[in-house]
Amino acid sequence: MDEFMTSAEVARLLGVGPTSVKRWADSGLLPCLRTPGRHRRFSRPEVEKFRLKQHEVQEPDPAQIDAWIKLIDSECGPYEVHSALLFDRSRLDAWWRVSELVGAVLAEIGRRWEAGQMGILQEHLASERLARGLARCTESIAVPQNGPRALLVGAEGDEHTLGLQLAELVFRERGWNVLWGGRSMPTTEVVGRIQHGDCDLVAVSAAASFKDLSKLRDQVRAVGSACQEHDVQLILGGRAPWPEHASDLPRFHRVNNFRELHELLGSLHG
Ligand code: B12
Repeated sequence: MDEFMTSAEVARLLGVGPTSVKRWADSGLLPCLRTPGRHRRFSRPEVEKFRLKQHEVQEPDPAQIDAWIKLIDSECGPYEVHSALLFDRSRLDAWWRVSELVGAVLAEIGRRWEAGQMGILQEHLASERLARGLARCTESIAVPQNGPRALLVGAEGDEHTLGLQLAELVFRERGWNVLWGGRSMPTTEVVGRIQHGDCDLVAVSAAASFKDLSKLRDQVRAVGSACQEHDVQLILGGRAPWPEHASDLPRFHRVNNFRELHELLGSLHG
């Protein structure tokens, strides 16, 4: 294996654009050599060291979580949420990290609501503002039209879509075209799309409020067998009690966080 990599190869491996790689190299974060023609070359072990460091999940800073809740709990418009998301993207250098942070914001909102520190309307207004800001961001991430296609749906009976919206940012950053199915999607519809050959991957999300285990198991069985039959990957996300055995089957992936999603998508498609 060639010991040295080009900027484009490093970018592909790390799932970022070549500009980020050049910026890290020029700021000394990622050591590189120069060819006589002044092209950057990266040693494979250095890149691997950098990749591992990059993928360390850092505990989100409580001050940042607080600042986010203050923003979406104020009467701000989707433009402000959009620009705050873009600001965090440039600060954190990858959408999966922004998604981890915003996921922690959602969990904190849930805690405050449970503790009676936030009213129902207040919680709904905040999550709706976030959803609209996220939708703007999603549209601004360009993906190649001939890239692979992922169908994103909420499990039938689940109304939570924010986790799936955060996942969509990661999919798009990895070059996937997303078919957004949205909340509570009937299983038969999902199976129909798989049989029709409309997607290379299906991601199903279900939150911890999903209590009907047999319904969840039936959905996994139906969607799962259609995926096996048509060579489609299946990702199960969200904190619902997904069946244990699911991730043992080929093409099945139980994904617990956005870093795992980012890595998995990189291994499935460059
Ligand atoms: C906003 C919100 C709502 C909104 C959703 C709006 C929307 N458009 O999404 C509304 C008002 C609709 C709602 C409704 C309900 N909610 Co609610 N909701 C929340 C809240 C505050 C926000 C976050 C959210 O979307 N989480 C939902 C999921 C997606 O998060 P998660 O499963 O933890 O997943 C995380 C990751 O795994 C990842 N992820 C999720 N999906 C996917 C998919 C992929 C592919 C990947 C890679 C990752 C990924 O993202 C998440 C963030 O990190 C959470 C608080 C919290 N702690 O999450 C409560 C929460 C999930 N809700 C809860 C409850 C109880 C309900 C209701 C039953 C309330 C009611 N009595 O009506 C209903 C259920 C409706 C239904 N049939 O599904 C509880 C569940 C508690 C439990 N353990 O049972 C929570 C935890 C709040 C709490 N602390 O009590 N809710």
